[in-house]
Amino acid sequence: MRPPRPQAQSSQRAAPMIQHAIVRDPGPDAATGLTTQSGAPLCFKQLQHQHAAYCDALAAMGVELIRLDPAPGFPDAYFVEDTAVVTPEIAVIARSGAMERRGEERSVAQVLSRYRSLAEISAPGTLDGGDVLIVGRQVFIGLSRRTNPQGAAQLARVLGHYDYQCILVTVDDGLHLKSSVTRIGDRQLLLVASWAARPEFDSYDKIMVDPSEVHACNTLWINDHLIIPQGYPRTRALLKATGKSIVELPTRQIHRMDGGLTCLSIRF
Ligand code: CIR
Repeated sequence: MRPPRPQAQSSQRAAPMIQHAIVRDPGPDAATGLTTQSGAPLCFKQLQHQHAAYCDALAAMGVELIRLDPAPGFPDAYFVEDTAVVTPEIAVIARSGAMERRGEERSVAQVLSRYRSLAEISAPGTLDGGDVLIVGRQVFIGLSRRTNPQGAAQLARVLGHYDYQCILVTVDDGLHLKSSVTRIGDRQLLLVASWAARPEFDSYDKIMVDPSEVHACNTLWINDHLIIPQGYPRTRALLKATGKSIVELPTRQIHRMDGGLTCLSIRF
């Protein structure tokens, strides 16, 4: 039997409580995943620990985890966020801009079909979930190395049916949109300093991360907690001052593979 569909939220309301998160354990081939980072090789054991700490943190926040098995042949598949965009009304299955990652979405779609009607991005469109930031009825879609104008237009068309307004944002630095901006409150955004004057975000309250802590921009606001990466004291102090409940997690190995906190789960 299908679980009941949550009601759509108006832009005035607080973000809905997150009930479920799809996560996937990293597979033993994780070190062969895509990355732009260099230096020490990935430590798989530590990656497993960091991923497990993340899952534990979500569970402690009352989120029910839907765990997928590692996907052999898809070393980046634990970055599940990139494979779908989920709203209370629909799940849009992505088509990655990275050829190597196409196919990861199949098992995610299977799970999501139990909770939502599905739509999908089709060729020539490409889209990674990391390029999509939803703030109430406003959806920012990053045009990046992974998400092309056709993919963005397809997503905007689908979400337009449900009264979402989509805005395109050029991602000129970093892998995805959410490498440079994340949501930290109802109308609060955390941005990299170089995006401070971006007009797309003018109507929001903004906090800028120090240029020496760019990786700290990828935080996860979930069920009234803010999960932040460990080791960024300036960002931590700024966020602490907002009075939010802060949970710090180690992300060094996740970052080694160009990932962050949002990309490890699909939340709904
Ligand atoms: C990739 O390059 O696709 C992965 N190694 C990292 C994906 C991170 N995803 C995300 O930030 N949403």
